[in-house]
Amino acid sequence: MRGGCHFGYAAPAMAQSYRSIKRILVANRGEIAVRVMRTCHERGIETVAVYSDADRLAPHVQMADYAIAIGPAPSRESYLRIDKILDACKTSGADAVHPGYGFLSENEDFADACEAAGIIFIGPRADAMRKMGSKTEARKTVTAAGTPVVPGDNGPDGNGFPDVALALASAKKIGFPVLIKAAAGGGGKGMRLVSSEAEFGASFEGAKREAAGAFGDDTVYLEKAIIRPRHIEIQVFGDEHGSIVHLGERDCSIQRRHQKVVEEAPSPVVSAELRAKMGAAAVAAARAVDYRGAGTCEFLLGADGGFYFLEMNTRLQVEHPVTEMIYGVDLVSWQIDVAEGRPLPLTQQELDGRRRGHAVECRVYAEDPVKFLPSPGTITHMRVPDGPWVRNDCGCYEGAEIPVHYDPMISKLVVWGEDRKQAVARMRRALDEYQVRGIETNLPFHRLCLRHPQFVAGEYDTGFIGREHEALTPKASGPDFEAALIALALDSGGPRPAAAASNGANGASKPTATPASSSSEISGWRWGTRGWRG
Ligand code: MV4
Repeated sequence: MRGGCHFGYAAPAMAQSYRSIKRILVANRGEIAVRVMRTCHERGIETVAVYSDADRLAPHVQMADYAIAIGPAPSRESYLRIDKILDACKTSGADAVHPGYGFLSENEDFADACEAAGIIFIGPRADAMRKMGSKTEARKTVTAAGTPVVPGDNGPDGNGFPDVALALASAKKIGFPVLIKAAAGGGGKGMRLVSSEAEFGASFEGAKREAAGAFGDDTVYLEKAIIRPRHIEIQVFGDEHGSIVHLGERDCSIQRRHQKVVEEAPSPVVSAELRAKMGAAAVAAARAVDYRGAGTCEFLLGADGGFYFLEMNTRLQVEHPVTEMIYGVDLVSWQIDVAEGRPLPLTQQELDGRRRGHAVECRVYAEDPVKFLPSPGTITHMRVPDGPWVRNDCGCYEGAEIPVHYDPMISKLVVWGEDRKQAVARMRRALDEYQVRGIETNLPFHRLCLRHPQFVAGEYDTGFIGREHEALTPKASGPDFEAALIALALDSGGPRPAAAASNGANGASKPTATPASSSSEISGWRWGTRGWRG
């Protein structure tokens, strides 16, 4: 299948010119490295893992055909070292690199270095990454392509505001509230909401200082603040034959401190008509930079139905599986197709005709569900959900240690249903099956979120977690709750009382929901443990 004429693809005359990829080095770790390798193996492509000292026993290392150590645990000394990754490519004979997300995935110097070394970078070309990397540059570029951006001002020369006086004059013209944003920004760093003229000066200086510290670039610009927006992003894909398509939206409004927690596709508030409009706007933005491979255009959707381009992410995103689920496609396989020079496997019309059902993703983090602080440590017990239309993209296992050095995400739990109601019910079921002990997780948070009336109704925006913090915080935790659980476990003959006693089960439900039955031993009948699992 590799290299030759590929039955099912168009333009067999071009078959000779496709770049056949035989061995891919995955420059990442955790669930995304595993995810990428799965597709490689399905396609008969060999895989090379790279790993830090903390990841010697990690799943991505065990799954790969070859594995190469690249240094100490801190990512600066391993996963972010371009020289070490390129050396590993040469040593292993890899002909392509998949960067995953994070780490070097949006580093244009890495893309350039790969090309210079004759290694295929599975991602967009460096110049597209560069143009989209600067927010002011991206606003200019997509505006020229007809994509709506938030009303604002990039500054007198289009490259930010040099002084506060000009910025304030512009803010007054835009009208308060305004946001001061960093051109090099993203993720909310260097961003300041200003509600009145009086606060403007201090916020301007504060934003500049924060931007300089975080990005080594203090360029800031202004946008009108959209109140209670939804975060809607459009998945796009381009090939080198001039085709660019979109694969609809994901609603990523359930966030906490710019960290996504729950995502779904389609958005409960996006109509077919709005999807077509936002899809066309995203494709136009991608076309403006001659985009190739997988990309995502982020938009804010206002309460009035207006939508505005925010930025483009030039990588495969964490939440790509919800799109895969409703289109029945493998986006990593598409990335490899494009990297080999093949045309996109499906046209826009074919994609539109394939959409089916609804998908939800919960990011399961090793963190305290009350304080949201990371909870690294060893997973002493883990039972993952399974069954019809449940997918758990996981980078760890029972007995594994969650290192302090990296993102604390344990897995992405993804479900599909015929409609939103079924998908949400299925996710509740899957979350109730999920057990993790030894570390704290945000599973109790997810169980509450998927039962929250506003979430169930699809009525939420980017402020949802902040406003509903109380309703989303598991109350039944701490020493009293754990003592009650232990008492219950001992009394009802429930499984693993010793594990519950030593580690504490961090279930969401009230312990009194499971009646203790002292007669269970006699009759052979007993209550299950559903409803108070960790
Ligand atoms: C905004 C906004 C309202 N109006 N821009 C936050 C991170 C950065 N990527 C963009 N962000 C925002 N930009 C305008 N003109 C509100 C946010 C925002 C937000 C956006 C998406 C998801 C969650 C968010 C949480 C707070 C603020």
